[in-house]
Amino acid sequence: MPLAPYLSRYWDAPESWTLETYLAHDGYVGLRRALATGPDEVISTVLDAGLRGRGGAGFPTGRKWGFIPQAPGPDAPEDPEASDPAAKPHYLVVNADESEPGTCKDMPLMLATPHVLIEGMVIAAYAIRASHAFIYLRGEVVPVLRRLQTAVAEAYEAGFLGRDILGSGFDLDIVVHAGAGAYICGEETALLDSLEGRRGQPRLRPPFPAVAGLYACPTVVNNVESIASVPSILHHGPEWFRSMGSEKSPGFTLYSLSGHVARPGQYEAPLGITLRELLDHAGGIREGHTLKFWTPGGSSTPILTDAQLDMPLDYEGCAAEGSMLGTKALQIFDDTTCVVRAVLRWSEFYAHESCGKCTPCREGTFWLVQIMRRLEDGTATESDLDRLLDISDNIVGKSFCALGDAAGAPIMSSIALFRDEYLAHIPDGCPFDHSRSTVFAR
Ligand code: L3W
Ligand code: SF4
Repeated sequence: MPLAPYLSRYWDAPESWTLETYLAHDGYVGLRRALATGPDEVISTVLDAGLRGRGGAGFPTGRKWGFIPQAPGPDAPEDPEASDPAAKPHYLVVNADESEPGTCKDMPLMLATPHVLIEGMVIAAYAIRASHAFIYLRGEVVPVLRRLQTAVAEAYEAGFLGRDILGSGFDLDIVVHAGAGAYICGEETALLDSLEGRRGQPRLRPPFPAVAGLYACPTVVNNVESIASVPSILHHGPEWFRSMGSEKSPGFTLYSLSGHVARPGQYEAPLGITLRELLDHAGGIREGHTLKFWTPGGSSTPILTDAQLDMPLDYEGCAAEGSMLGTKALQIFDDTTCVVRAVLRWSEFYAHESCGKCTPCREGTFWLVQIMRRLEDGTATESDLDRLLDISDNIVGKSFCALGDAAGAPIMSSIALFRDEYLAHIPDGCPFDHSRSTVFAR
């Protein structure tokens, strides 16, 4: 299957991030179309295109927008204290807190073409009748923060933001908010708590943000890539978008290849492309080595092997193999990699990032790390493998949010696939020579 560069098609153009370059590449055409139709028609168009959320869960974007209670009328005053959700202000929040291990698509997108995100946000806010929108950005990435701030200022100056956008009567303000760098703030409700100025911890759902989100008002939270895909749908139409990908997972998307590949990077392709095809585009596994295991969507998704090289990389294809498409972060590990060491690194990450709100995750991730470390240093016993599985079983499906499930997924899937390699760590510790590994060399 050939690549389908759309979002990334002019990332290499000189000053791709400026409004001038964006306008030279059909910038803000989709917005003009949207404003000429109407909010409900915009939602139907996105629904017809079948766009699914690119942040990990694949929830239909148009359906999410459709959950926002309809306003009583364009001139009705917004009332944050109203008991009727329809009378409250609506908010759009873009989740730009990209931090899933291996996930690195939203940052390059915002660096290269921030205006496609801004245009998508104006369209989305118009559709859900929001007059305030926020970009919640991972705080450490200062160059992205500056680029977004500059692009937002350019958009105000040119009349794409602010009052009476393009003479339509529609108003929108965008705030770029830098988070403080916690993985859990990528969980949509923890993000909202953080945006409100509190410590970011997940909220109980329901109510979903669509009913009670930011400041308890109806809120749409969408991933950067989801919103950036919207202008092209308005510009070219839903049939064009559906002409790519599969029936239930239409369109194009960014796959991030990292690890032991000859040419790591972003590969934009129709959904449903396989890893074998993507590796052909990326020059294959690094010379002289073979594929050992990989993740389809970051470390939160169960790991796979070469048995899934021809699995369609869409939501249904991954689910059929017991994994998840997730964020499409394809981390590739070759035959030099110790699977126990890789899983230990991920376990340390989840234990560090656990927000501590619920016991299964807070305690369980701590114990997973202790046992994985015993395997590495040669003090584990065979019963520790059962203990790892037992603890994982007590975390997955029993934690308050998806972080707990994510912590258990790599442990359970790697023991199922590489039990012998785990056993080879008993009793003398890791048999691998890590000095040969580019992943773990210290
Ligand atoms: C209204 C209903 N809204 C669902 C909305 C919900 C949310 C969306 C999907 O996790 C996964 C996770 C990570 N009324 C609704 C409704 N919604 N039912 O739909 O919800 P959900 O709970 O299925 O998913 P989620 O909590 O958004 C996302 C996995 O992705 N992941 C990691 C992601 C990390 C990043 C990053 O670093 N950028 O995204 C990777 O695989 O583990 O399973 O909006 O409100 N009845
Ligand atoms: Fe916090 Fe982990 Fe519980 Fe999620 S699963 S609420 S991150 S302790």
